[in-house]
Amino acid sequence: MHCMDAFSSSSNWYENIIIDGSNPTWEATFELQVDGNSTVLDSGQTLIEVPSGSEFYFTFSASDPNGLPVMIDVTSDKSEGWRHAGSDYLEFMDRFFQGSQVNGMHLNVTERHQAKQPSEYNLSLTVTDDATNTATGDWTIIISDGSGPTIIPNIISNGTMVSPESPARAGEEVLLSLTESFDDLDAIDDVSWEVRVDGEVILQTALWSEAEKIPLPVNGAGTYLIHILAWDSVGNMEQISFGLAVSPALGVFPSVLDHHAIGDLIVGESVNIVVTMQNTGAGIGSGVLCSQDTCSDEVLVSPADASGPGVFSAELVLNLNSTDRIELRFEWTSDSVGSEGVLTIDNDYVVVSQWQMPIQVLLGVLTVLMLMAWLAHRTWGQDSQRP
Ligand SMILES: [Ca+2]
Ligand SMILES: [Ca+2]
Repeated sequence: MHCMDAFSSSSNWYENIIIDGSNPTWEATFELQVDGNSTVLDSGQTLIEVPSGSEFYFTFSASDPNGLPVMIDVTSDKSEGWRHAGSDYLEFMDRFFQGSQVNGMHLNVTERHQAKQPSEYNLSLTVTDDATNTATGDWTIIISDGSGPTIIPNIISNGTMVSPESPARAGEEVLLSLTESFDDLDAIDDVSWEVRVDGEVILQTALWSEAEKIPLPVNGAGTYLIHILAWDSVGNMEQISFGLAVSPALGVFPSVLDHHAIGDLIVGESVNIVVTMQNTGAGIGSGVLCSQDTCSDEVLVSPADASGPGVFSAELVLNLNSTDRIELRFEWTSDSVGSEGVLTIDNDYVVVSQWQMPIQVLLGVLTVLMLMAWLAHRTWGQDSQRP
């Protein structure tokens, strides 16, 4: 700088001033980790697609030609006040999820069965040098579908939802309803279903029209393992399994398991006839085992439960006074279910008269003797006749 006044007197003043007119520069590296596999994303693109819930590693570095520190500032609308800052170098990890606009239980069934747009967030980078020159970067992060369908099963029997107070009962149609289910982004029509009962596949790669309500092959009382799998349109799978208890049918349904007679089936003797029965109904009752006019003491007809039929037995002492076929029946009644019935017990007991018994024994002895004679003859007969 050179100054001269009106009297031509002059002086000189020098100073080196560096005016920073250059912007800082930056580099960004985006890396994803899903199930332990990492993928480097192209940070040169402005649209960055990230599966929901994956680990997103951000690395930023900045520098300036003058070599002085550069501030790095990263902001996003992911959440209120979301901000990361550093000097020259910045790294951090975050996870991005779908926002509240995707399907969920807060929507009614019709709404949650419709497709939804994936969530988007912006990401802004500003690097600033010491002379407040800045450089910026902007990205849009799109959260792609990383979650399987949400499976919500209901069991319907007899037209009502199954509950401990109102269980599914043997003999009734039992329906599996998946109506409440949904995917976070897909329309329900784009979800594929599979259903297994006790390991057996009853529905496979089924679409909604087939899968929404499925009759379950659960006929008898017992506990069945229900296994439901669902895939969304990009292959995210979700599954659930649970035990479905089917209670016995209301009522008393007796049948014969086994019967036997203790004693000799001879006219004039008495025998004990023991009949073991089962009740596949949930009702309780009582009954007597009868033959003609003779009946046993009253016995309890046990109810069935989810673990199996009720098993009970009755015993009748019968004085045999003829060789007639033995007629046996179980007469039961149930106040709890208001029904009664007679169960016929088929049998092939043969009662013999007393005089038949000795003859049978005699015939038996004779047969044995003849057999022994024949054997003796065959063994020694030929040789014994030789001289
Ligand atoms: Ca600069
Ligand atoms: Ca999904």
